[in-house]
Amino acid sequence: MNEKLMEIQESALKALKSAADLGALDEVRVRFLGKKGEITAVLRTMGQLPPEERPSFGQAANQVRSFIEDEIRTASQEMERKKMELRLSSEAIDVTIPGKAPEFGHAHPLSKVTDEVKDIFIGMGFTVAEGPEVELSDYDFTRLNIPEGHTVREWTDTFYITEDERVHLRCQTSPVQIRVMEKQQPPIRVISPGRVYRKDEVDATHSPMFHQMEGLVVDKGITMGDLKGTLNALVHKLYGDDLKTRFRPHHFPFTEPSCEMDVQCFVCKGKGCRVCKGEGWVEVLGAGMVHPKVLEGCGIDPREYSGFAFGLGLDRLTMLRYDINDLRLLFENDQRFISQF
Ligand code: 2NM
Repeated sequence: MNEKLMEIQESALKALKSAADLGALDEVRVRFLGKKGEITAVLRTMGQLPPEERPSFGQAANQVRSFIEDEIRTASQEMERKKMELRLSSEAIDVTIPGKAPEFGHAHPLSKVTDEVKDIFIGMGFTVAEGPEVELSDYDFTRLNIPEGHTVREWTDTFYITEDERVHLRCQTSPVQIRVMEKQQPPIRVISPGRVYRKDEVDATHSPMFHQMEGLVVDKGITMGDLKGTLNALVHKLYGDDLKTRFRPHHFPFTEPSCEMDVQCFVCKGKGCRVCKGEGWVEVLGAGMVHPKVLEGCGIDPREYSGFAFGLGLDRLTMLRYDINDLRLLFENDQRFISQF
């Protein structure tokens, strides 16, 4: 073979050996096989050869060209393979590693108790009514027969929204019952669970926001017997059939007569313990026969209809149920507490 061609082949092999990446390989290709490359240059000198040597020289030059082409291709394939190998090993996913178990949440204890009480009443034919938390004082006070000057109307007790005392954060969910009676003639059987607001200092048993559920039944011939039967049914479903209840006289402006209901302590069954503070009884709710003035104010004729109503504190009920001694725990949403229920 022509000496010059041998030289080109050897220096091409050398250049290939030291080419570190695909870019360097391309430089080798341009240098030896390109339009201004060494092979082209050597072919241009062919005219200087005697005509009989030209075909064999041409053939030899083409052999060197395709040899270099093959070497470049082989080197480039090898580089691609190594690159892929590296990528495969660095991006490898071990599908046998155990996964991270998702953490499941659950209902807040207050929601659980609320749902339980709701279900009991729904089972007795009640429907659930809701209303605004920013309420007209007319609905929350006046139409509930709460007179002007009553302590609950004072600025130290109630979160007023307007200076003229016409709008405030509701102190109870009774205005929801007023709204129901206003719209609907008896028979009425509703409960109204929800948030209520009173200006209380925060401590283990007080919060300026708490949760209440009130209930209302209005129909022909409703008596105190219906009140006792319904509320006894609630207690027996919540705490068990064996617990006794007692009704003590009380006063509310919106009911007459009014009472409070106690349940025999479900922990000690009346003997006296920490939960009932030695009393043997736990106070659970207030109730009474809806005042005739309240019925009348809502367009229900008290000579034709009568009704009973009650209100219970859902937070207190939750604390009793789960033996929680601090109300604040229910509202702080600390996972270390919440996750225990
Ligand atoms: C209570 C106690 C007694 C009550 C009365 C009414 C209404 F709107 F019908 F007059 N709703 N809720 C009521 C009665 C609430 O909470 C301790």
